[in-house]
Amino acid sequence: MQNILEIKELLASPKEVLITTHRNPDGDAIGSSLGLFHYLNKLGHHVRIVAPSEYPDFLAWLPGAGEIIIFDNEGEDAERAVKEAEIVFCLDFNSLDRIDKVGDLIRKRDCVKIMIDHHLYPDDFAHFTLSDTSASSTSEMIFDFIEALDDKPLIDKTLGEAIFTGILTDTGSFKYSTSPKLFRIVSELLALGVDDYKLQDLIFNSMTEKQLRLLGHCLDCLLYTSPSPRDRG
Ligand SMILES: [Mn+2]
Repeated sequence: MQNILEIKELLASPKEVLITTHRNPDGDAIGSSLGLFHYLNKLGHHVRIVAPSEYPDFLAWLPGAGEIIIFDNEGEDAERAVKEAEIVFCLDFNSLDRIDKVGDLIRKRDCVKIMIDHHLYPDDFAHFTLSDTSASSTSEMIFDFIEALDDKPLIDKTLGEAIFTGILTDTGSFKYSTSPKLFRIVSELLALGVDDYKLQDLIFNSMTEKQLRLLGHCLDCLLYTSPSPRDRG
């Protein structure tokens, strides 16, 4: 992987690190951010995650999700995190324009910026641009990144669940962008104890539950507003 030795050198001593991802973060945005968060914490860095806007409820169970600073709700904390960062990781987006005001704040900073992303046409704003448009997800790239830094033994079940979540959602449950390498990674995650059935249930069935509640609410409204057969005469 390009520039990996320079990045390894940068990460060799504890740093103030900021991880950020795109607006309306999805499973891959949050999964890759939390995967990197757990990894960098293990290396002894002080890590904060800033997302421009809220993540969906079905990702709230992920360990560390509660620590994510949402710019829309906690602007001052987010601003402080950007100002104090020595290294900023930009995950799952290819241009600072995609993260609105957070992008403006980062653009002004002259700290080290590292982009890890799988979208086409990455902008040239970072010192290190790790772009792999053949990757299924940025989460898959986080696995590659940790492996390239010779730290694969640091990938545990918790970190693996974050990466698995991103892979699962960005591939639409392994329907798109799969490869032999992706399945090799997934098999390694399962060997660490990642429970694929449990995660599929947490991610997809909680969405269904929400939709069911909405449907129930709508049916309730219909029952109370439509005339009873007797009223119709
Ligand atoms: Mn993605």
